Amino acid sequence: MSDMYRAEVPQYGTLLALVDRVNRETLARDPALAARLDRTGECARLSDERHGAIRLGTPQELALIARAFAIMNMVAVGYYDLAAAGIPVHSTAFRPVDEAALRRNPFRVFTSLLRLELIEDPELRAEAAGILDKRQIFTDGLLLLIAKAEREGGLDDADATSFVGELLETFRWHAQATVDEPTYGRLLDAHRLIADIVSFKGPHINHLTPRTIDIDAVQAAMPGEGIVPKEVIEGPPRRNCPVLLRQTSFKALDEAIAFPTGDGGFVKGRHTARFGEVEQRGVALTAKGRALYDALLAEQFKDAGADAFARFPDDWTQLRREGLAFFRYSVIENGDGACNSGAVADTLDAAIAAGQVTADPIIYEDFLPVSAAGIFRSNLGDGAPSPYRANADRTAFEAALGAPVKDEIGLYAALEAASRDQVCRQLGVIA
Ligand code: OOG
Ligand code: NI
Repeated sequence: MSDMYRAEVPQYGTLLALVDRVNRETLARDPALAARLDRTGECARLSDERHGAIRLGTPQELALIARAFAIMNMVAVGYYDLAAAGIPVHSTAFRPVDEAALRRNPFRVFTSLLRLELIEDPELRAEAAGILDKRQIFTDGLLLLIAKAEREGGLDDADATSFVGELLETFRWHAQATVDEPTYGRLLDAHRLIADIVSFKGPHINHLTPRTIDIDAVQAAMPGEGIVPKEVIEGPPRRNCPVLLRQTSFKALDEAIAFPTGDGGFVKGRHTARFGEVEQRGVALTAKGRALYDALLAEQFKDAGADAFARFPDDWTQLRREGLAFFRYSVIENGDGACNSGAVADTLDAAIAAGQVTADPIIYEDFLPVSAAGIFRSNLGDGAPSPYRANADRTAFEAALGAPVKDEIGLYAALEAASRDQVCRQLGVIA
């Protein structure tokens, strides 16, 4: 998918090269960080893509894509209501959830579903529904392979390779719209995003996002590479102890497309939808930490000049002691590689203080609705849209999905608890 997207959107290749350069320069400046990433095996895949995004048109498409992702052990985590920010979709992220899979490849797909019921004009709503009902976003080959994987509990190597090739087709860009120019115009007038979702053959990947270890440097260097970044980095400000997720993107490109004229011919048009993004992740926050983050974000929003986030503790020990963030506990190995056993202390805290146990931040693997709305907005090229007068509809989303989305905070809490229990058993201390 990375190769395909680079070929489709050359500026994305420029962004990847920039991110790789910034990451290498950052590592050269910070040997301690380099050593840590080396230890955790992160260096090899440092600048690789960490997420991408697609936008689906119907509940049936969501159900189908969920089955395809399930074959790769990617499940829907989190529910994001974007209607509150004036964007007529709700979303989830398909991602691996177990530790080994995350360590190997934490790639996620931010997946949005159009909320047709938010199109005000009933005629246009019906027309859009009719167009979407007629399309099939999966190849026949993919449908067969999904059925086979479900029947047999997986795919052999050859089938797995075919599966990846067939699924890639779903994400490919089609410069030919499936609707005529007047229809596209009406959809565009309803919302730019609606035109992007309804007018094409399938849910083209609309961005990919490599990981950077210095997002401020990438943001600052974009213009020098001929890339126009969005105005601000989304998420928390730069800190000593990074929390959650910071992200920025380059503005969607103006691309040539063609509309069918109905008599076998085509007319030329333009469309903006596809862009590139970068992300930098920090520690996952507990419900308490997240509530504080959301409150400070709201405060910052009201008064852009304020430094609301200064009130969010920026010290690992404090974040842990105050129960604001999640940590993975482990017993520090002796110099000879053997694990310590037998406690020098009788509580976990004392064992940490004595240097027998480390508490490493658990990385946030999910997304932030306010940030996501900022990314959407900067790439839709219109002014601040007014919020839809509609509530989140998680029930409808989960009905389409065929299962509840997983609760991200619960996943982090379980990881932390498992590591804590393991350490306590190993050392015979109490938590
Ligand atoms: C998704 C925008 C949200 C993120 O990283 O928060 C997103 C889209 O534009 O389809 O990708
Ligand atoms: Ni994104």
